[in-house]
Amino acid sequence: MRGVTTSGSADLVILANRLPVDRVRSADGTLGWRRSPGGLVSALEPIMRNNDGAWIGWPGVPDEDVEPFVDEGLSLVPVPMSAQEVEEFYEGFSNGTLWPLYHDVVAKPEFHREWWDSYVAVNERFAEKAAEIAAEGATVWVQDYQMQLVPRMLRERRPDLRIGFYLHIPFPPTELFQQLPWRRQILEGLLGADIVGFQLNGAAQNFVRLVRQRVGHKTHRDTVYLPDGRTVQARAFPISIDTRGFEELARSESVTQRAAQIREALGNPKTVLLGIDRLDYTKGIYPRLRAYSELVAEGRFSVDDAVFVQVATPSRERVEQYRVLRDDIDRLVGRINGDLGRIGQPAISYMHSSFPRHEMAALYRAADIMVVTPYRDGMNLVAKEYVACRYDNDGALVLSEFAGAAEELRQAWRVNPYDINGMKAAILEAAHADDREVTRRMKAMRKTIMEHDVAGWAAAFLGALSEVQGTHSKTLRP
Ligand code: GDG
Repeated sequence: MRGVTTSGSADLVILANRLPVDRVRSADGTLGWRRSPGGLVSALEPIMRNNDGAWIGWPGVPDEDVEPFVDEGLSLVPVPMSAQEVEEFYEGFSNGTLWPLYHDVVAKPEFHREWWDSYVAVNERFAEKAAEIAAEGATVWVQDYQMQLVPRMLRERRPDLRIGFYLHIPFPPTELFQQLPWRRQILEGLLGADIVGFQLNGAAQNFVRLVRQRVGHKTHRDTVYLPDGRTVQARAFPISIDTRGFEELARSESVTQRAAQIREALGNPKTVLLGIDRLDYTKGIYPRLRAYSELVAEGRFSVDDAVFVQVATPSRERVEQYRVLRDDIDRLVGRINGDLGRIGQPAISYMHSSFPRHEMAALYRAADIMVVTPYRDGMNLVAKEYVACRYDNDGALVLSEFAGAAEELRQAWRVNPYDINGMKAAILEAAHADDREVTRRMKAMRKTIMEHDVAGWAAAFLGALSEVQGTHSKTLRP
């Protein structure tokens, strides 16, 4: 098993804003780490073990300088961040500027020069760390929108490395991206990579077009030709989930029992509708609940035989727009339940909390209709997780056409989240569809996600990266 990462020792480096662990204090007061579950870590773990891998990221606590350590066999390399950087780089530029800008300007992005300066400084620190620990000819895979300057900063320091970048969120059309005062620096930052990966083809095309227009490089299809002879590929690698792992969990005795308990606690209604999202303004929670409440108000559903369960996981609570959203949803749910609920029968069962994976699987099992209606979403893993848990080929998925997942999950009931009447019609159609129709659709979607899981995603990206001709690059062991 691998030890603590030292200078120049890692053949594979994963670089992300966060380490895949959270700081926890146990009952006796000692500090430790708890693995934060996620498909990305489990998909990358085997290949990291086989290749002296290391994961660089922020440990999640400000002003704490932690030495590299090993957690359950995974080598972790913490990068510190000050409280001010958390505010300016993370809450500010990453989540107050880039996040809304890259999601169709659903909320208004804010542009502040101090935020940008902090973004540059933090990206430098991460690039510096990767340059320090990567072995000669190593592969470095940079993750997501918080780290877009790292590829170039790293290439300047270490031209021997193979560098990949993957964006988990959408990449906006040129008309929106142009608003960014630092648009050129971001494009040049990304061009430091050999491969820039996106969820969808459309995003890759947006990027290539911008590079041509704004930076002036020659491009052909998915390839950018740089003046120094190097090429950069921009391609789609749609992310997925640990499909089999989810199905296995869903089939377990305890999840099956818990799902039955949940339905019972809800009063054994005929139809359980479910929404699960981080509490984020891109997820379209508001219009979804409105659509449902109108259906109840019009008598299409009655609170005796239908209930909407909405889980909103707390997220980015220090960012102003997220506080406003929370108040808006609280008020909406309160009004709907006040108007339509009866004693012991609320129209919406709303929880602002996060749950263990086991409980998530039980909720997916308990729901007849899963309603996923983001205004814009890179992929949306919740939609795929629901499908993975429906091993009996039952259950209906109502899915926004603006989620990346809609490109693969074509048999879902597709909706435009801006069209409340359209959403109402689709929810009703899903509720009244006959069993054969529901099964036909679910079967097809299950086939898709069985054939494309997160391990396949990681292998496709790293496989493409390994084909890049580097001068000294080492080949990774699968
Ligand atoms: C970004 C992009 C892209 C949620 N609540 C709980 C919980 N979750 C888990 C879900 C799911 C994940 O979090 C959420 O993933 P999504 O894809 O739905 O959305 P984002 O967080 O916005 O993710 C997105 C993704 O990156 C990957 O590239 O698909 O488009 O925005 O796995 O299950 N998990 C647990 N308790 C909760 O309360 N355990």
